[in-house]
Amino acid sequence: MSETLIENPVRPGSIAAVATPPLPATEERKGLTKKEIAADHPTWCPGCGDFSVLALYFKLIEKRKMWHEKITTIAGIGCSSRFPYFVQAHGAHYIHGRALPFASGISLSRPDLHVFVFGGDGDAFSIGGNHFNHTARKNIKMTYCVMDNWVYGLTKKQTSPTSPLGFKSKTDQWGAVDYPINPMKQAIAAGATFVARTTHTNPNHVLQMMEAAMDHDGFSFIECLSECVEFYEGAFDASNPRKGGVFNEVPKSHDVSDELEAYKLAGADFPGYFGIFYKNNKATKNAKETEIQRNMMEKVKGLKDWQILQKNFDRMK
Ligand SMILES: Cc1ncc(C[n+]2csc(CCOP(=O)(O)OP(=O)(O)O)c2C)c(N)n1
Ligand code: SF4
Ligand SMILES: [Mg+2]
Repeated sequence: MSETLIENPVRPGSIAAVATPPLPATEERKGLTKKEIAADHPTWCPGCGDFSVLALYFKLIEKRKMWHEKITTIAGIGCSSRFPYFVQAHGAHYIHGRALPFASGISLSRPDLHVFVFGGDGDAFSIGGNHFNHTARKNIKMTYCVMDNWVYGLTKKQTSPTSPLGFKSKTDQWGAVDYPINPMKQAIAAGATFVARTTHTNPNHVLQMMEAAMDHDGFSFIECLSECVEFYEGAFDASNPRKGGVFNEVPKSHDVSDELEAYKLAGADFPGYFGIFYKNNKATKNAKETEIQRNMMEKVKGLKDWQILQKNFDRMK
């Protein structure tokens, strides 16, 4: 972790660690190559859509000249959530559905990093559904890329919250009866300030969405269709021109600041649209907390630890 030690302004005489600002790109410090970023050999099934997403994340790192100490990749549990294992940098394969709270802590404490979270539809919208809503509404700066394959892959074919009606799985042998959630509608309604949709079969588009999400100052959400060739083969053929489908980009006339229009776009029947549906520049929780901390530090300037404590006790009398 890259940090600088300074005298703690709140506790004179003690030392505090502050995040070091990103190093400027210099001639001496070259960007990483794919070989330097790639860690373990991915253990996904041959043909799994997740390979493309990983390859494009590597491309993003190369293109944006990020260095190891500035790359943070967080995930929950699932096939897609194995992601951080395959990236040679800081990261965590965390608890199922709990990637976002973990990522929130990193984002709020390390303003010099951009946190990326990857995971599956089950991780995001079943067990992690509550965290998704709250992280979105708090507008915590990070990029969350949900690799949606409409199924639980790791646990070998159970119905997920995005599985379509009628999908036959180990948990719905006669076909799914529960109405699926619409990730785009869910993200917009929850308050995400950047909402985009892409598919692993269109690499240029995935990279474009990742770059735009990374540049957004707030909670950026990408639904990336990523086919599970083992348990839901052909699920997204209708969105792939190479399989006779259509890839419809969000119309150029679409106003990304119009929440209602974004919601309408999200309601289109599959294969729907691809691109940025919604974008809004609300203040982040990161900015608000920084402001609160700055004000508090100003109030206790010059006081010793015990004096700050005493002030608190006095206030409670
Ligand atoms: C607390 C907890 N409950 C259940 C599981 C079992 N489990 C592991 S991954 C998973 C779902 C994976 O589906 P998804 O998030 O869509 O990822 P995919 O494998 O499809 O990429 C489940 C139910 C677990 N690991 N931990
Ligand atoms: S089970 Fe499906 S999601 Fe998991 S690695 Fe294999 S193809 Fe990919
Ligand atoms: Mg899944």
